[in-house]
Order: sequence, then C-alpha cells, then structure tokens
Amino acid sequence: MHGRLVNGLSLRTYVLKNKLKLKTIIVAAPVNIIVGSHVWVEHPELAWVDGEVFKISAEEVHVHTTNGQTVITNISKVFPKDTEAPPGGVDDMTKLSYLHEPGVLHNLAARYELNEIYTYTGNILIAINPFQRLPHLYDTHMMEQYKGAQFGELSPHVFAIADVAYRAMINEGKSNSILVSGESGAGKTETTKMLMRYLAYLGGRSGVEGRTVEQQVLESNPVLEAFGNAKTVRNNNSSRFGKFVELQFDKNGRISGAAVRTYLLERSRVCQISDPERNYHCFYLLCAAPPEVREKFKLGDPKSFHYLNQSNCYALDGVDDTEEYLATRRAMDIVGISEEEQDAIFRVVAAILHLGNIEFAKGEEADSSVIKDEKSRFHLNTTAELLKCDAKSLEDALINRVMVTPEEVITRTLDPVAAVSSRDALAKTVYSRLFDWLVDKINSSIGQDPNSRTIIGVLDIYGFESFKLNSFEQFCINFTNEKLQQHFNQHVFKMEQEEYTKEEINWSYIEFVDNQDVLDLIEKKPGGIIALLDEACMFPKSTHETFAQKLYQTFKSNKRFIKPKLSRTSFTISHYAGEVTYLADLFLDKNKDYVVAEHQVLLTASKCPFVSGLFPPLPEESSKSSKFSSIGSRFKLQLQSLMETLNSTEPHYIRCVKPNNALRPAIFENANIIQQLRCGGVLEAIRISCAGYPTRRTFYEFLHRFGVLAPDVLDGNYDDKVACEKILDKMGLKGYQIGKTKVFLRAGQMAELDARRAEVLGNAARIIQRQIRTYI
Ligand code: AD9
Ligand code: MG
Repeated sequence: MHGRLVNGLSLRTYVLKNKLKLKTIIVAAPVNIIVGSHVWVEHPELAWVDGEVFKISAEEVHVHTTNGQTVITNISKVFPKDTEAPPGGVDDMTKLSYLHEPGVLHNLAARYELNEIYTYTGNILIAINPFQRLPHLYDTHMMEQYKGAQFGELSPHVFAIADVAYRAMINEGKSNSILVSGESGAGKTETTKMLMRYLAYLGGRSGVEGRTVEQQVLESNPVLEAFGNAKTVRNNNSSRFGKFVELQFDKNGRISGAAVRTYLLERSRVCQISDPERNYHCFYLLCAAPPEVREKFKLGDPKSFHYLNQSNCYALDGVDDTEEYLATRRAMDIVGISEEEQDAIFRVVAAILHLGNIEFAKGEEADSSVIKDEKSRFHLNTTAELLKCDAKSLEDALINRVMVTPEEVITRTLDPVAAVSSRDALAKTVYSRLFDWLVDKINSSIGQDPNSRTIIGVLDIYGFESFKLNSFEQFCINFTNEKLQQHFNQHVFKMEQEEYTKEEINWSYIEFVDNQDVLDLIEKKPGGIIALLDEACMFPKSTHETFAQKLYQTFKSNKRFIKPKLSRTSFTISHYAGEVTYLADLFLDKNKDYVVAEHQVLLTASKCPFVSGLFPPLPEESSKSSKFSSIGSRFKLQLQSLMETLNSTEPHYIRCVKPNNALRPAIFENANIIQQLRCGGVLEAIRISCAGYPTRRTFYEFLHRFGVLAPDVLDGNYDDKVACEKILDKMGLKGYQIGKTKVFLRAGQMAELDARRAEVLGNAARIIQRQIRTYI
C-alpha cells in the first residue's frame, strides 16, 4: 500500500495483491472515495457536475450524476463533495471542508445566485461582476457599517479590504496597497472607484468647502476615462491603459496628496478600430458637444470622420454623449484644469479627427503624393488652424521625410501609403502626448504631499490575455501579470507561513513553484526577449523573421519557450496561466517609439502654447533624426519601479471575475470562471495552501464533527487539544499538525475522516461489503 498525490489530494492506490492487505486498508486507512460517496466529476460543458459513486473498479469510478447521466472516469478526476456545506455557500473559501476546484466553483455559484458577489479566500477578495446596479451595496449606510469593523465580521466587501488597509496604515504606520486584477470587463475599474470612494470617505475632510484633495482624486477618474477608455467587444467602458493611484496620507490619517501613474495607453486605437468597437470616448462626446463648440471646431456627425467610421458603432446604450461632454468638463473643473486648457484639449481632439480625414493621391513623381482633393485640403487647413501651425509645413511633414546620413541631409517624398502612415503616426503621437499631459496635470493640480510617510496604492491593471492572435501588447500585458503573479505567490506563501508561525506549527517543508524562469526569459539583461528585441530594432537589416530565428536559437532548450511547428515567426511562452503563442510580425514596429523629426519641428513651432508645450524642443543632437526608443524596455523599467513601490507596502488582493461574455446578470459560466480563477492565481493560492495544511478547524469544531469517531476519547475528560490529537492518532493519520487553537490537516485528510464518519454513522457495514466484493 502506498499513498500518492493526485491533483493535490492524497489518494490511495489499489494495487493490492492479497485479501489480507485489502482488509488492512479498509479498516486502517479507508480510501476517501467509496461507493456511496457524493462527489464532483469533470464534465465537458459544465466543468464539474455532482453525483454519487455507485461502483469502483480498479482506478475507474462509476458515478450517477444529478443531471441524470452516468459517468465513468479515473479516480483522479473525482473529488469528494461536502454534503454538509450550507446551501448558500460560505463567505470564506478556507471554511470549505474540501478546498478543491469544484468546491470553490460551487461555492461561488451558490453565492452569486443570491447576489452575494463577494467571497474571501483567506485575505483575498473574489468579486464576481453582477452586471447590474446594486446601489444598496455601496451607499453611505454601507460605508458607515464597514468603518472600523473587524475583518470577517461583516459580509465580504471591497470596503472591508479598504478598511483593513486603512487601519493597518494607521495602526502600524506602514504603507498598504490594493491590487485589483481580472480580465477585461471583470469589474476592476468599478472596484477601484469604489475603493477610492471609501478611502476618501475615511480620509476625507467632511464639511470642508471647495475643491478638496479627495474630491479631485475622485474626479480624476471620469477625466482619465473620457480619454483612456473605449468600448471594446469585451467591455463598453474598457480602460485602455493601466493605472496605479497613490493616495498619500498625513499623520492624522487624512488624504494629503495623490499621484497617478499610468501604463501603456493603447495608441493604435486612435487611428484604427474594428466593428463593433469604438475609438476613445472623448471623440464622440466632443461631436455631441453644444452647437457653438461643434461650430468652433468644425465638427459634425461622427460618421463623417475616418477615425470613427471604420466601425458601425457610434452610440452606447444608456450613455448620452452630450451629457458626458458636460460631465467631463465639470470633472476637469474640479481636477483643476482651467477653462483655457480645456478649450485647448478639445481643440487638439478635434484636430486629430480632421487630420484623419486628410487623404493622399499619387503625385507626379514616382513614389510621391499630393493632398487628394478639396475636401482633404479643407481638413488639412482645419487641422493646421486648430493646432495653430502652418498649413504648408503640415503638408510637407505629411508627404516628405527627411533622411539624415553622416554625409548629407536628403528630403525624400513619400508615396500615398507611406503618407497615410505618417499621418497616423502624427495622430497617435499627439494623442498620447495629450493623455500624458492630462496625467501630469492631474498630478500637479492635486499635488504631492512631501511630508506624507504612508500611502495606500490602488492598482487597476489589465489581466492576463490570450487571444487567437497575440501581439506585442499581449506580450507586455502578460509580462506584467507574470510580475504580479510572482508578487502574489510570495505574499500568499508568506501569509500561510505567518498563520503557521502564529499557531506554532512546523511548516518548513512546504514548497511552491516560482515563475522566476519565465521572468528571466522575458526581461533578463542581456539575453532576454526584450533585450533581443531591442537589439533587433537597432540593427537596420532586422526583420521579424530574423528576430524570430534569433529567439528560436537562443531559447532552444528553455523549458518556458516553445517554437510552434511549421511557424517561422511565432513563438510560444509557457506562462503561469497557460501557454500563449505570440506573432512576432509586428514586434519590431510596435517596440519602436519615436517621433518623426518633422512632426516634432512642426508642433514645437505651434503658436498655441498648449500644443507647443506637448512637444518641448529636443536637444540639438537628437532633433536631426528620428531616434529609436524602446517601448518594451521603458515598460520594463516602469514595472520595476511599480514593483519596488508595491514591495514597500503591505498588499491586499482583489480578484475580479467576469461571470459571462454576454455581459448580462445572473449567468454563471463554470468553465469560463474556472479559467479566470486559474489565471488570477486564485487556484494557485489554493494550491499553495494545499501544499501545506489546507483545512483548519478549531478544536471545538473538530470535536463536534469527529467526536463520533472515538466516543471513548470524548468520555475521557481530556482537554480539547489532547482529545483532537487522540482522535487523529486513532484514525492513523500522519502529517497533520496541532496548533495552539486549531487542528491543521493535510489535503485529503478531511475526506478520509468524513468517510470514516460516514462508516461509523451506519453505512459502514454495507459499504465495506461492497468494497470487498469489488476488489476480491
Ligand atoms: V477592462 O480591463 O478596463 O476592459 P474592467 O475595468 O475590469 O475591464 P469595469 O470595471 O469597466 O471592468 O466593469 C465593466 C462593467 O461591468 C461596468 O461598466 C459595469 O457595467 C459592470 N460592473 C462592474 N462591476 C460592477 C459592480 N460592482 N456593480 C455593478 C458592475 N456593475
Ligand atoms: Mg477598466
């Protein structure tokens, strides 16, 4: 007889040679799945379905499922079901008797059905998007309830997490952070806003008139959303950038300053959208502005602009763009953006729309172009007027390119295709500079508190992505998630250890898989993928093919790197959340961030101080040529700095889950959710916990449930701790630990005890008879 670990559960193998041994096994160490057991079995559509075992032969288990099917499967695919779990679920997963995937899923489903969208897994909060307004859940009364309440006393909630972070900061004088993650549409941004609202409630100056810091912080959200959010197929209000908000507190626990850091705004959306998505909200709300504004900027129907009419989606259900325009301006007022600045911002937004309508035709000379027609000339003139730059210089900057060689400076003409990409590059550059300006302005206007020693950081950043086609953007996003995953694992692991230390039990042999090897593959310098990409970008003859070849060669024997068969330009990384295949084709282009020198010169010369301010003059050296700077490397540095900040804080985690892709309430898609729990590291946290002692019961709870296994011990007048020990000993269990107040069981041991309890409670004789018949 020997035990082994399958899916983290200890299962007894049935490789037995004679009756004598068989008897020993059943009496001394019963298997945890027996005939009559209530179990979960894997199901192709439902992910997991429950049922009852009616036969076991060798490693095959036969189950009658509750949806009327008979399933025969390997014992490793069957998990015990807790028949005593409360029907409405438990508010903390660690209270589950069986901490495994189907148990976790079932618990979330039971709660979601009752609109209980929040559930803890220890200190981690899982939030399932309700896709419907639940106003009572977030009103002032609710905030009052959570203020200062003991963690775990009230139902799980984002306010409880924010409250813990705030109290920890006040009591221990330490910075805290709240990391919100999840896939697109899972509810990260909504959660972040709720957290910020609650923290503003705790740390605000109630009754203070005028613009307070906390009001400015809250109003920075609608401003950033107008310029950085867009409708995508996954979310009608998708953030196209990552965000870390740092709330600074003074020694009295009042918010005294704030800083917003943003990451990787999706630039390509400015020029290119696909049906049924939209461009950034600001374009549509400006087209719906009051008539005098539209006239001033020569705007009309969004359908008339190329950057918007590539998709058939213009309006959003339940959103009035005119109202949004006014709301954005009000938010800008509060944040501290002056009337004049607001005017300039929207002027630049309008200029981008006109710029996109400039078309080109073939010029007389080969490989040259001219402005296509009168309509395009109108848009060219309007763009120049709005940007307050010279129309002729704008035209030249679009259709010519200056080449600087060591010997001479040559002006080359561009063909219409190249002129279009020059136009789009200009639009993207202007837009991203505008976005950066907004972030800087928000920061300077709210102001930083140099005396603040503690912060609460809130991170709202894109979750793991794996699409049919994955490019450089997914590569950066998944790199971020690897970084955060490492941080998460280390933290969960540390928390487990702290619990064990508190209970004074021995934990030294717990191990967990680190993802440092994936991080090395991506970011190691020299030799990682980003470093090789930068090299390729600097070498003029590189193509995406030579880059891919270089990767294949370098990472031939790397376990985390796979070259897909038959592919010449794609590569697969084995991420913690699964394998993702990236198409290297656009990596080189997308990694290069440079401003075309003529564009720079044109806009630096703008007569509008706002526009020229977006393009400060470059030092003499670099202004002559279009200099390459690496987006990948810059992002890596940004992430490094983010991680340094996070490492200096006490982290709290919120995992947002999107229950369905229809974005509708009350639909709980099992397989979809399981995938997200895996990617969000929730199952990994559970796995780490399973590697230790996943089931904890106070002595009292334990005796209440298992006292029946040893009535003599109960009668023996022992103290609770000793009684627990005696019962466990009598059952022949090994490896468990007895802490100061709790029993700590290894994975699978709860199931063994339950099986024994079931036997004792009357089924024993019948079950053992059947078992013996099965195996003889
Ligand atoms: V993305 O990665 O930025 O595309 P998020 O940020 O994860 O995504 P978001 O917070 O924008 O998702 O939520 C998507 C939508 O779900 C919102 O617009 C709401 O309509 C809905 N939602 C999310 N959370 C809640 C909630 N707690 N209550 C009600 C919610 N509705
Ligand atoms: Mg978002």
